[in-house]
Parts: sequence; C-alpha cells; structure tokens
Amino acid sequence: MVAAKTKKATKASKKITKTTKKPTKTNPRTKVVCISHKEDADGISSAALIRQAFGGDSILVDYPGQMEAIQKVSTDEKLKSLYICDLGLSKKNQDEFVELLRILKKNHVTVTYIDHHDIDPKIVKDLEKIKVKMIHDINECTTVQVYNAFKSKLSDHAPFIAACAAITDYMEDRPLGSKLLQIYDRQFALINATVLTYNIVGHQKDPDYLLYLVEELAESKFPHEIPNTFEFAQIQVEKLALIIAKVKQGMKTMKNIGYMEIMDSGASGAVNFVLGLSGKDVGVAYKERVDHGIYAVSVRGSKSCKIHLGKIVNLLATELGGSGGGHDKACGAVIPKPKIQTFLKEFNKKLNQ
Ligand SMILES: [Mn+2]
Repeated sequence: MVAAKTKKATKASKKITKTTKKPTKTNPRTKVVCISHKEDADGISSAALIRQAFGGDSILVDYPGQMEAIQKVSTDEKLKSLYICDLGLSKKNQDEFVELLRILKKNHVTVTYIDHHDIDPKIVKDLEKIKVKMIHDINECTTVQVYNAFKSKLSDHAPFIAACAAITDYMEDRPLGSKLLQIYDRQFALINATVLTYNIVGHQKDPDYLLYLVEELAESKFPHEIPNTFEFAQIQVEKLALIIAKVKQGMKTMKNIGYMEIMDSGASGAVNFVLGLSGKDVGVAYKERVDHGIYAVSVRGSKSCKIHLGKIVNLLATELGGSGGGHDKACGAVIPKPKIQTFLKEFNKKLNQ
C-alpha cells in the first residue's frame, strides 16, 4: 500500500514538473524482524507476541545460531526494527553481541533486547550506552516481559500465551507470571503449556512447523486448537517414557552429580530424568554433535541446589574452550569433545563449596 501510494505521488509530481527531485531521501527501512529462541515455549511465545504487536518476520534460532542470525539480518538494508528475545549471552559471545548491535544502531535500526538470563553488568552498561532498548528481568520469563511491555498492542488472549511460557520456564510463581496464570484455570493452562512444549521439542528439525506455531499463537489460538497437537504430544510422551527406562540403566554418578551420555534423543529431554533418578542435586546429560566435534550439555539443579549453576557452567565451559550459561537451576553448554570428562570432573569439584 505504502509503496503504491509513493509511486502514484511520484508520477503526479512528475506531471507537474520534470525537475522535481526524486524522493531518494525517504527512509527505505520498513522491515520488522524478531529473532527468538526456538527450543522452548518461552522463545516461541515471545516471537508470537512480538508478531501480534508489531507484525514482521520471525527468525527462530538456538543459542549457537544466534550470532549468525543477527549478523545476517544486520546486512538487510530494509531492516527498521529488530527484537531479540529469550536469547541469553555468554562470556564467549557477549562482546560480539554488543558490536553487532552497535553497527545496527549506527544504521538507525531500533533494537530491543528482551530477556531473563543472567547477564554481565558490564554488558548491560554497554548496551545502554549504545541505546539498545533493554527489557531485562531475571525474575520473569521473556514472554511475560514482552506481554507486560506491549500489552496495549496485544489481544486479550496474549496473557494466556505468556502464562504458558511462564509455566514451561518454571516461572509461573513470579509476581507478574502468577498474576497472569490466575486469570485462567490452572489445569487448563498446564495442559496447553505442556502440549505446546512437546510440539516445540518434537519439531526442532522442522523450522517451518515452528514458524507455523508462532503464526497460530500470534493469531490468538490456544495450543489445543492447533490441529494434531495433542496427537503429536502423545507420541512425545511415549518417547520420554522410553528415555526414562534408558536413564535408569545408563546413568552414572559422582559425589555431587548424576550424569549420562545420551545417544538417541536430545540431552535436554533426558536431563530432568537424570537429575530425578540419580537422587543428586545436579543432573548432567550430554549428547555428541558428531559433525561439530562437540558435546551439547544440559544441566539441571534440584530445588535444594543453592549454587547458581548457570554462572559456574559459563565460566567452566569458557575455560575449556567451549561456551555456556543460563539460569541458576537450568543451563547448558557446548564443550569440545575431548574435554567432556574434564568438564564433568571439574564441575563436580566446583559443586563441593
Ligand atoms: Mn526463557
């Protein structure tokens, strides 16, 4: 519409006088893009609410893919406004993140970073200095923060999506998250959050389906209204039951951790079982990424674990030439293949304090 109007106007002005200068100075930047986390309901739901509020395109990435995605969109000359959601930073990528955003700001792109992962205070200062809009609270999940910041542009269905995201991030007991959950029947929200999560987890290799989920949620659909979600969730549940059996057989322990190498499912799907079945306060599951020469590591802490696991993992993974980080009781890392045993031993040691 806008383009057509401009064309018309140009034609009309040409008729009047040929010497009228072309409107070359008008800003060609019109595009809105949201880069969000693809691996869980908080990331997918954040992308959905941003889409509902501002339109535009969604790009879904995992932690290792986030820098490449930001780099790629920053070369888009049409980009006007970029939202980055639910993508925590680590020692390894935080400086590059600031640099990429600095370039975007120089190009007059509006950048909004919304997240709840632990962040280096120095990086917060750097981002504020270059005038990135920061919405950052480690006490509420990202979707709840997106909802809270932009609710005037969102439908009355949006709090439900935010409540589902809070549930799957274990943050439905926080001040804002719990208020949103209160609007709905708890069981109704739980089953929807769980079905959504199983559909996200089971479609990690199907980017089109994940984008379809973002669209459906942005159109105010409940997860249960999206075709075949329950059937798909049932298949996932059955797969998980098989993983439980395997963890019972293959899990090992050290003094402070239960751990297991996972061969035929995702590490993040198995790690809660490793934690629970080991009886330890910390569970570790790791899976080899054969082509990359690394292990993808998932770490979870029990309720009685008082150490901030994300901070320890960030430091240790960086020391070993990998990267990592996250929350106090749920975090992840990428560890070079030959260093995995060192990682386990050192991690176990650091938990002695
Ligand atoms: Mn999150």
